[in-house]
Amino acid sequence: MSSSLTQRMQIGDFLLRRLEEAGVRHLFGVPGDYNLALLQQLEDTGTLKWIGTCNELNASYAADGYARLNGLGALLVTNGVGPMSAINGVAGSYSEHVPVICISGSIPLRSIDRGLGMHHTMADGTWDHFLNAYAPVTAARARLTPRNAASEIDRLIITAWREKLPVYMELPSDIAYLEIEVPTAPLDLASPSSDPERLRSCIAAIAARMAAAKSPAILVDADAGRFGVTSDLMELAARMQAPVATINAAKSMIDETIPNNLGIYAGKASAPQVRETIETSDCLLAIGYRPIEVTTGDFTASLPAQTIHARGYSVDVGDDNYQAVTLKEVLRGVIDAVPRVMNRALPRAVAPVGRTQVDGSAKLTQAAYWQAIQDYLRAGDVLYVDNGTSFVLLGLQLPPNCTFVGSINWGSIGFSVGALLGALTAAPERRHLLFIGDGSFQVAAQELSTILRHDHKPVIFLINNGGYTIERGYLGKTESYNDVANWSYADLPRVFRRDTSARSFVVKTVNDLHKVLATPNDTMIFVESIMDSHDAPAAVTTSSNVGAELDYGPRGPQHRANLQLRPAT
Ligand SMILES: Cc1ncc(C[n+]2csc(CCOP(=O)(O)OP(=O)(O)O)c2C)c(N)n1
Ligand SMILES: [Mg+2]
Repeated sequence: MSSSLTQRMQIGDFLLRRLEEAGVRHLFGVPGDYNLALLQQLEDTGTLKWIGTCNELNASYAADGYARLNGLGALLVTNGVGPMSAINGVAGSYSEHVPVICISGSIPLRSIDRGLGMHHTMADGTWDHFLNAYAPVTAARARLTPRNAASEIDRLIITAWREKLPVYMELPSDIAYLEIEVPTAPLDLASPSSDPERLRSCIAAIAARMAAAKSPAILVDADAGRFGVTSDLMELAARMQAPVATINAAKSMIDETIPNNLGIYAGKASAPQVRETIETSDCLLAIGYRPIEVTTGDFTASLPAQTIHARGYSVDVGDDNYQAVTLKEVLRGVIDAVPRVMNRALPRAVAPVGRTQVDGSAKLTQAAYWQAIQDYLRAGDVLYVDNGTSFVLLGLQLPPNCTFVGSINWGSIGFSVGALLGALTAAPERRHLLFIGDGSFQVAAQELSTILRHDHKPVIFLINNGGYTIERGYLGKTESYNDVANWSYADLPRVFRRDTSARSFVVKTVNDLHKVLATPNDTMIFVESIMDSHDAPAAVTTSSNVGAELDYGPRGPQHRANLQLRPAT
């Protein structure tokens, strides 16, 4: 059998080959003595393209953004200092269900065998700290040895791919170039197929309930995208004439222009007809639902008791739990099994937010800003939102085929800048729009230089409002701890690349903004919009105010006079 054929290969070369076979074409990270041997193999073999980042945190964000558009991403860091810098981003990938392979070029096996103290360690004669640190943020981890490398490399890559979760591997610096026996056949990433009886029964149970239902509906969380079933869900919705709502974290996964699209469901934070349709459905199919306070209108979401919960590899229908089924096969089966419905009335679409007349020469406000941005969006855009008032983007209506890249569950500020680099690398031909506040930008700003270095052409919309406005809605309305330094943001493209062709703008009025939005996308556009530190959309301030109640409790400091930014009345 050809699959049992083996060949001899250097461990590092084999790792790079497996990554390439898994569809990874770029590797993000920062060099260090312990990973240089692998980097040289990358150079010599020309397998992957190296994208050096300014720091490992940004590399982890980039690998995540890359994986969102490419299916799988990877980063390479150096022992101790690298993985510990990257761990926040990798934890975010875990939280958001994004498969990322974090490779640490690690101390040589020789120093472990001989008990030699090494730099980038605790200098305490222990070797497992970083493997252990990664235990809560990865689905699998291993230190490679010449004995286990062939099997562990495959196990880790396949685990990341199947589970849609990060993995961590240490490649000791003295074995990357050693030869081992490896399989000749390419890596097989195909999902395991379902158990036939479980699949049949599961499909029959779902189809029977859906066919009998009067008001079936579908609720989509991010796993729908991660497991590649968004088009199946739209097909099922069309066939059943059933409405589909999405959780914030699944923004853009359902085409928002189809008649079945209901909009965002988040308990009382959703439009009344969305809430009613989901909460009173007599057959709700929820995909990968993982509620947290910010996706449930502070826990006011309430799904019907009989909701069918489908996940990547298991389904709950009533009292039954089905294991060994894949989401894709379940949905394909259900689509084939349910009768086509011709004349069910769909709930009224949520009316777009009313437009207000704006005075073009007046100082730019959040309200006018987002109204202009709504008109700027076009089909196929990739959209990034960082934490802050930029969350308003979640409420805009997206044209078809847009991809939203966010981190709703983990929400580490600065994520979107690294993710932008990663996703630009994966899909440079698409238009990428980043929406970010000054505070979030300051965390990861250096990576703008890498974006410029590789001639990418995103549009960066930065709100300069003097600090952490979203936090002022929790506490510290005017406190200096919510202020940040007032950078000359629009000058940064030139700082980061002397010969840049980027077009930079500082926008103070609506008219300024409209002029900028008419600029062609043939080079990077950087738009710094100056806004008041207390100008925040009501949805954001309300959510922060409620968050403060949850965070600090009824006797918390948020009740003191004028300590909290509240919605304008
Ligand atoms: C790594 C990390 N540190 C701290 C926070 C807390 N945090 C959430 S939003 C935010 C402020 C965002 O400010 P900015 O980006 O300027 O957005 P604005 O609300 O002002 O538009 C902070 C500090 C976080 N989410 N992640
Ligand atoms: Mg700000």
